[in-house]
Amino acid sequence: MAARKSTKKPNVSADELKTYYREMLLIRRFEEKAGQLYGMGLIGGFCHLYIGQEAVVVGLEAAAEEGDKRITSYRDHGHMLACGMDPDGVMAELTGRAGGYSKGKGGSMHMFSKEKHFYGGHGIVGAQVPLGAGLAFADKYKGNGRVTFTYFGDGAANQGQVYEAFNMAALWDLPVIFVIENNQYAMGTSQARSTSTPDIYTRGAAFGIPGEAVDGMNVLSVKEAGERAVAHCRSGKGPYILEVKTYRYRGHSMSDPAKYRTREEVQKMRSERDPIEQVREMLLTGKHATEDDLKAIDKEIKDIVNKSAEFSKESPEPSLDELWTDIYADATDQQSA
Ligand SMILES: Cc1ncc(C[n+]2csc(CCOP(=O)(O)OP(=O)(O)O)c2C)c(N)n1
Ligand SMILES: [Mg+2]
Repeated sequence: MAARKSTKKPNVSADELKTYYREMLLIRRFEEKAGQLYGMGLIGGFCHLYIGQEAVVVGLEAAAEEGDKRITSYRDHGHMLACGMDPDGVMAELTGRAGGYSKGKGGSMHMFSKEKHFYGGHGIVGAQVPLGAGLAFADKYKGNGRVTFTYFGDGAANQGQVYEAFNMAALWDLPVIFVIENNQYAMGTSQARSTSTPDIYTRGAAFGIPGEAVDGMNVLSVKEAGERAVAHCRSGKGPYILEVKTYRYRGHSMSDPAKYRTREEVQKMRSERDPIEQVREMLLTGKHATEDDLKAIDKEIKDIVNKSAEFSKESPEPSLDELWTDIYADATDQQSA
């Protein structure tokens, strides 16, 4: 089945559209800046950019409520920004500085926020999927009505632990939304070369988990599908699968020359399906905003991102004492916990 396209005229206010525009643009500009800082040698280690996939997290966050949880892979900066984490703290973590979310000790793949219920940032492909089911188990146990968004890629969807997690989540009716961000590639391997079915969400049927494919380049379609998934989980019916068909414009990570696909393929997606351009078009043609209004938003976002880059350069390196903190809970911690 092709991703479900919204056929009806979108029932969306000008303010809502502007919010999505702003949030997606923040991710895009932030990631472009991270790419620049990486090129300048200010960011070390791995760095996986989210450019092209912005509508996925922005659409799903629009369907989330306060207290809902999210967990994802190493391609995680977009998820952090979309759930409201501070761009300064995220960028400073990328540059390994004390002002970062993990005090400069985690880097791109290892950031967390208790306040925003963001549980990482995981470098082992698929590892976050059982963890996400576990978070949902905790919420079910507490009966607090929260849902967990558990994001993973098309490549991760071929991991065995994903299906162990599906089984337990279905068995115990856990309030977890399994979000497959199908960007068509797992490193240099296309979905066609690695995956037996073009519609990964259908694999939930073996466990009795409903699901659907979603046009992941259209933020409104993502939000609509997110609302269906959230309603299902919150009403106690158990897990739900959203396979969000998306695309990454950049290489797998900063060290990927992306020789496995043509420039034309990327260019076609950018010019015909770009998620930010689609909302820009809706704002302009619906006369919800003028070119000048959009320029003002662009400037506002550019300022936020530039400020985060300045902060991430000026924030000090972690002190040596930090080598001994946040490692294991010691006996004193446990007594006071
Ligand atoms: C268990 C494990 N195997 C292999 C790798 C190396 N690896 C890192 S990312 C990746 C591809 C994952 O692709 P996908 O799940 O589609 O996510 P995307 O990078 O497209 O967001 C692989 C094989 C790893 N990190 N962990
Ligand atoms: Mg992928």
